[in-house]
Amino acid sequence: MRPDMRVFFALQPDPTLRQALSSIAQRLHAECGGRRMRDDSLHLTLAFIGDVSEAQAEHLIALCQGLDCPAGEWPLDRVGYFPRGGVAWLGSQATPQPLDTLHTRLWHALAGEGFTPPDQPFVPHVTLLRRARPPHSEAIPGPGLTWRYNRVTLVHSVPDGAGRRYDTLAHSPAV
Ligand code: 3AM
Repeated sequence: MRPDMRVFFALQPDPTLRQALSSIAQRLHAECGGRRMRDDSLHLTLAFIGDVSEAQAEHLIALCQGLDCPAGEWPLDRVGYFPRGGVAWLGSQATPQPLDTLHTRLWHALAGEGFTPPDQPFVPHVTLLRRARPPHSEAIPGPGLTWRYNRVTLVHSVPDGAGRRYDTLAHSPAV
């Protein structure tokens, strides 16, 4: 039997945004140290699922392929910090309602498949550094960005050397 697969739902940046996120990560790293995320791993987690069987993964692929993800915009206008894990991240002053709604609707669909939504409130963020020192301020080291999205991705988190790499399992239909 194959081992369980660790999966999560995410938004993934297009190549231009990925490059811009990488530049900000580089500048933030100069200030805060820690370990940078691989550029090809930068993402916004919408729903962390954890380990699932291959059969459950097949259900989640079908769920993802049936998801309705209206196109939206997420302004990235602040740096934040989670002391646990020393996570320095990029996010927004205020979560746009459509992004919040996308998160709520995704978890509603997942609850229908027996998955339990998290207790904590949704704080959308892009992890840039782990085990980093706290940033000096919420100001972004560089120009602010806007993330334009139009689909959700189901991601397989695969052990890869000392870290993990993120393989795509499915996308919602692009709008
Ligand atoms: O989106 P970020 O980088 O905050 O830390 C992991 C990453 O978060 C988190 O899920 C995202 C994709 O891997 N993660 C890993 N294990 C987790 C767990 N057991 C977890 N989130 C909640 N519970």
